[in-house]
Amino acid sequence: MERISLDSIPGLGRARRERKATALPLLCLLAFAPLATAQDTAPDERDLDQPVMARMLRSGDAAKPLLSLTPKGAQPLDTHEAQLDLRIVYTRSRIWNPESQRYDEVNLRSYQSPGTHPDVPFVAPTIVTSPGETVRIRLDNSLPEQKDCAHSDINIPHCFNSTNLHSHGLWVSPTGNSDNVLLTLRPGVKFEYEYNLPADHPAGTYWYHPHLHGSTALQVSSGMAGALLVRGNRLPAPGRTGDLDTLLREPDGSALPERVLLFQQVAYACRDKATGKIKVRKNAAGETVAWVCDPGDVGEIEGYDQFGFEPGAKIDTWVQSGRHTSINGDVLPTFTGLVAGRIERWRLLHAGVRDTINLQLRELRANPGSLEGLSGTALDNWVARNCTGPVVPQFEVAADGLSHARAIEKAENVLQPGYRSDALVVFPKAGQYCVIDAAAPASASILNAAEDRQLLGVATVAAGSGAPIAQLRPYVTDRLVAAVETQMPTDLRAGIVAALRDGLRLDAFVPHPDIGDGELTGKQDLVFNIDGSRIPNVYMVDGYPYDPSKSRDLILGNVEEWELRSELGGHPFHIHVNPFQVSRILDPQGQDVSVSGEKNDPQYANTKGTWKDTLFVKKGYRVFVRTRYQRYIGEYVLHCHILEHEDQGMMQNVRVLVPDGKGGGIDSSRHH
Ligand SMILES: [Cu+2]
Repeated sequence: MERISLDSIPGLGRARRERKATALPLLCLLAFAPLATAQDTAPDERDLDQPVMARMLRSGDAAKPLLSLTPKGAQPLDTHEAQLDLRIVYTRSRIWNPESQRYDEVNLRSYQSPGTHPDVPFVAPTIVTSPGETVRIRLDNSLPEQKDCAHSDINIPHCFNSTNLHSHGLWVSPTGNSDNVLLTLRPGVKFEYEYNLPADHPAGTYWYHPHLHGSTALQVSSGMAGALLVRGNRLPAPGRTGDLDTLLREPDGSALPERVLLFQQVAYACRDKATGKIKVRKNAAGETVAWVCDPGDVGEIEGYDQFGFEPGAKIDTWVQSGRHTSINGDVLPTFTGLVAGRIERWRLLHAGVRDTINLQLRELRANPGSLEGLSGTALDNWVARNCTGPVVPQFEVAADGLSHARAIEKAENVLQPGYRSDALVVFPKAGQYCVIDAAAPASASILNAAEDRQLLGVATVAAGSGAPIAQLRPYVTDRLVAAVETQMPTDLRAGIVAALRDGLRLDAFVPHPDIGDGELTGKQDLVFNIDGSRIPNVYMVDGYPYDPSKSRDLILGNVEEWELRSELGGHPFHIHVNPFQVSRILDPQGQDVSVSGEKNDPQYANTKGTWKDTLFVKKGYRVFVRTRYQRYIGEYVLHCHILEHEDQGMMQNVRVLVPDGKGGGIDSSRHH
């Protein structure tokens, strides 16, 4: 097996800078406003930093990076192990609140690990592993005991201090102490998860988060989520595709600079001590326009009234709250270290709970005026007035960790909860750019209501060595080709270059073979629905709320087409273990929108043929995906990735059974 060496990745694992109270805040950089002096109102420097790298113990030597331990020419079955300690505790810290122009004190459940930055505790460390490695995570649930937290209805959120762990997207066993989300780890319990990544595991962008039915949304929304990167160095070979990591290089052989962008929606609230109600500010019409925390208050996430809809409200609590989607634990960060003309690989990861993010990069107008004190509609207007320059396209090379057969150029990158997108980003010239969550039409978003745009951050791009780039697509193509011509073995070059020149085809790097009609052995149907006539609402898959005693039985080795539908609202469908390939997506008129997308909604454009593990299902659409039940048996889950829907019943158990040799499966739980 031929391998090329992996160098250390620039831009990853950089130590967090000291956050100095004297540093120029973002607002001042933009507006040259005088420095605020009051400690609690002066924003610290909020440069976008990478989440800390997980300090993993490997082969008895934590100091050496993983890949230096891999001997040249090693076979994929060499034993490698990496171990990480992850402790769950309440953590007191603070979060910048653009709405009040203050830091809010918060006390939230969080993952603590060696190296966790005390100022940014609500984002978990980035785990880096490789195919063939065993990842051990020693999870220590140190949350306080909760007495009598069980609920007679398992679809009423409960027991917020119990937990477990999910390795989202990993192609590993769902049982035992592997990716088993049916375990309950009560307070005080330690448990060692063990993910044995097979040697043929695709390299890509995955993530991890808690997944216990009843507390998932509450814990993930507290910031308990981290990136999990699988790095590969396998070159394409006859009969086998290669890792995208071997392609995404500079002509000198170094990997493209990378950025993990982990988006989170930390829905903390401060409550009135007498009534227990969330403190809010209302407008003249009596509608909630923001959640407020008064000086001395401590924001918390302790109830499911912090998710979804207030009874009778038209917009959801996240939008009402005025909270901002954070990136790597920072609200409204400044992206630094960018250089015009330098291609970066952005690993985008939607680790939020429910709101769609339409990521867009646009040049910021000159002299934009101060952002200071702006929030809500005023901030929206600032964005509308100033984030008006040309859009910088994103070239998506993989979704949900799985490489595309062709890079997809996106002016807007629609990320639903659970989605990952690996995108090549290059800024054409020096200047400042807006990183925005663009407005979305009603049908495209989870809220099923038109969403406002939101500023997520500002990117400062330094001048590069070359002239401004007029056309980014040929530029990206030429750079990738140049790297192939200097770095790829000679016998591979011509084929890969020809593919890149043919509309950025990447087919030598797609991990799973296409599923053609002839391979299909059967069909599955799935329907999401919400019964809003009952209080509380009932969240269902196939007509019933989550019932752990029921399961959808599948047979190992079968290859099936699933038809996914939603009768109310849009829901991101996620299934564990085996990913699926998008076959076609029919709109309510029966038109396949998986190639050219739809007017006003780009999210389904070019999804045909792509591999994913999470896919948005719009109401009234028929979404067809194909999947193989391969290698792994056992019971696991599928669910909606709006996590409070999952906690309230929009989940179903799946069992992959060993075939009985007669066309059925052996139900081992009922055989003796
Ligand atoms: Cu849902």
